[in-house]
Amino acid sequence: MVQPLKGKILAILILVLIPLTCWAFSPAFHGMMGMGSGNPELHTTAAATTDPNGNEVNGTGNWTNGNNTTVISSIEDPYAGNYALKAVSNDGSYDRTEISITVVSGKSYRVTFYAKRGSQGTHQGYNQWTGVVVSPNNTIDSTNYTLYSEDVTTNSTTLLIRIYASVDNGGAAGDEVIIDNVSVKKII
Ligand SMILES: [Ca+2]
Ligand SMILES: [Ca+2]
Repeated sequence: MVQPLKGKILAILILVLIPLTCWAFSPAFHGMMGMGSGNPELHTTAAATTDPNGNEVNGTGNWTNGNNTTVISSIEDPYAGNYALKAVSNDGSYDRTEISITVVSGKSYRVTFYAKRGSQGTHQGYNQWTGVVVSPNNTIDSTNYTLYSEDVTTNSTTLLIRIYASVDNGGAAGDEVIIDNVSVKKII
């Protein structure tokens, strides 16, 4: 026979544990933890810039060239997988690679990527993103891969991410920026 006090404790434990267990299997919990469909990866382009799902191919995917920049998939020094994306400046002035990501306006997103300078240049960086309330503005100033993480609030359904081999007009033809392991996720 269960003692009255032990019975009460047992009843309380059951009352607490059942809802907790249900919640742990719920979409809300999975979304909060970044699991499952609650918080999908939005950089889903099959490209050299592999996303955390490992969706890597030897190609540039939806990454385009801005200002006649040469954008290629490179095997030289990937951060993740076998390829990285390399943008090479044609005239040292505002040359970049960019990608449009479909988002929900008025929400917050976290953009992360690894980037580094290539074999030439001192003017790599990123800014002039559109579809956001305030664009990030940063330099890429190392020849070693560095993790960049930017939280942005959208004001459009299209987030345009720009990463520059020549972030201003002070670069030179042949300047390089290399990026890999790009991720775009809603902050929830
Ligand atoms: Ca890669
Ligand atoms: Ca240019």
